[in-house]
Amino acid sequence: MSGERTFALVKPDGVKRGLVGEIIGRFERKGLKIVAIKTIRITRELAEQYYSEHIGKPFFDGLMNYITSGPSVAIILEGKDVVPIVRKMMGVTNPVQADLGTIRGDYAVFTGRNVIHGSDSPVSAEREIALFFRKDELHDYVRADEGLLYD
Ligand code: DAT
Ligand code: MG
Repeated sequence: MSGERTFALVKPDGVKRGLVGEIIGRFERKGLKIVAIKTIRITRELAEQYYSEHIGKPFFDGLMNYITSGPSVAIILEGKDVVPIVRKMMGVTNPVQADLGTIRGDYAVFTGRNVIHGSDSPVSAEREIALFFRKDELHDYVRADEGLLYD
């Protein structure tokens, strides 16, 4: 099985709205492996590193306030092609355009409160995983259904 990994984050609105179980359940049922998971209150300093690509954009201050406004749930998922799979399961950034059946399409109505983050490339995934997790927080194990998920 491929060891490709991605980083996902249930944002503070998702946590406060009680959507953590729903979202994790979708990933589990899809066949993705949870290799790390924790609740974290993102500091302003971490938020600026995490979203450094958006520094200077008009929505940046609002994004900082939103992402630091309460606890988030940070997750590392593993599986073949996990980066594009999680992006597809999230739906596009603006929930108005996100397809029904995606997380944003089903549970959000506004870009500034779009419930979930997922890495947009393997390079971003590696950077984001290193920002949020120590190596000893990742766990290696075999899913009971792994032989059915892959040939
Ligand atoms: P994504 O989260 O789909 O990767 P992104 O990286 O372009 O999207 O933006 C990061 C987050 O910033 C996004 O989830 C919500 C917020 N954001 C992006 N564009 C925005 C906008 N035009 N107005 C308000 N918030 C925005
Ligand atoms: Mg992004």
